[in-house]
Amino acid sequence: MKKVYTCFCTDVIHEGHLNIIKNAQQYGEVIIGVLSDEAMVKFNRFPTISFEERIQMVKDIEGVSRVVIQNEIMYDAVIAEIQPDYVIHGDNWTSGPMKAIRDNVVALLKEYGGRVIDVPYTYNDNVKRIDDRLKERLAMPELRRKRLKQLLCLRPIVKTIEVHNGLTGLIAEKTIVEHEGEFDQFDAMWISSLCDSTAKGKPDIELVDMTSRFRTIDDVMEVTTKPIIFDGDTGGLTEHFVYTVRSLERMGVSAVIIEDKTGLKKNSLFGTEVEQVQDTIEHFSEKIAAGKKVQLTDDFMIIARIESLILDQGMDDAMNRAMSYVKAGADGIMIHSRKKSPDEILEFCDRFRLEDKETPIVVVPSSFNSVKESELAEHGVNIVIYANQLTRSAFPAMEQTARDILKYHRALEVDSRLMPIKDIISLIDEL
Ligand code: SPV
Ligand code: MG
Repeated sequence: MKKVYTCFCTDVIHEGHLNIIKNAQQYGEVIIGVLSDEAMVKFNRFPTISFEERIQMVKDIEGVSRVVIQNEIMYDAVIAEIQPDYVIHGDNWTSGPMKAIRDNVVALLKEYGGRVIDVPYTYNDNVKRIDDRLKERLAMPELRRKRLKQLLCLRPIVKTIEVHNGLTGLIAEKTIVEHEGEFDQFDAMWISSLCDSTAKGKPDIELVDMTSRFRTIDDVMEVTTKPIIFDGDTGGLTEHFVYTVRSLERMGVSAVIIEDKTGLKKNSLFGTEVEQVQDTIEHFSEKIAAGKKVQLTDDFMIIARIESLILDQGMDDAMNRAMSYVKAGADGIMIHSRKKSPDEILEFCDRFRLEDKETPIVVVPSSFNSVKESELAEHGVNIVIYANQLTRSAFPAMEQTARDILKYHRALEVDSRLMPIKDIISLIDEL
């Protein structure tokens, strides 16, 4: 009997999947692959049920003869193992980023005379409803909040991008890129104090109040499902910070990062050009401990950000603080630098990892931007935050457009640089 293979990357079996199986049965024995969690979060969205449950769900489908695990998005290993005569898939993979997967399968099958079967993709109101409900589930606070901790176990490095409104949230949510056979997307979102303030035309000095910052979180949450890391600045007074922790946790935010500065906070990238005061280890440790004490779930993380390198206090001071903050209960350490070279960051990570193998390390490579994610991961970094690049790319583009409209007294000259109206409309989901 001929072998027909298909891979499922879903939490729910709907009529579209059953249609694929029905078609597959006409060609031979049906073998289904279930995509691993690691591959699924890289390529698709986060699963809402466990890997074991997904396997069972597929085993329960009538007409399936065998279920195998597919560990990679590309089919090389699974095709080598099964040697199917046919690979069957919905025809939604004939264009867009998924076309690279189809090309990969076509090339692999060609080596021994196998064939790809594309069946018309089922997309109707019922399938859309199921899809929308899955997305809604992922956005629920209980599920979203714990996802950062889950991603820390699944990803070699959690890639995080700055967002400051619904639209930038959608970019973080939906941008997926295929490059040289590898898929990638952002795992998490950073609500930056710098960009949240800048979007409101205000300086980054804890001037935008918490109510307004929470409003930004809400705007982002309404249209996304990915986990959120909140830039909590200094955390403010300890007596206030505990309320912030409660609110963020209730909203479904996954982590807050607070920095060990006190008094009027200025942006770290000013370094020692402006007056900035580092908090004492004792006082900042008390703030961390107070935040941990009021937390209601194990999902939420309080990450301590060390400003010693920013303020030229040296590596020993940074290390000493890191160990103290972990002892006070910090769930992660963010180490910051404004040097062009990543050397001092990598040195800190190496030294910290000699002492502590577990506590996640977070870095923000705005200045030391030549370093690649893989190198950071090799030095024990767990979360990388691209903290301001969306804002910095949007501003010059918008300013140039404003200038050119003034210059030409019409908008024709700028039009070729603009996103087509059709694209911007389709970016936004309608219920
Ligand atoms: C932010 O994005 O607001 C940060 C990171 O705190 S940095 O601007 O690099 O200090
Ligand atoms: Mg900030």
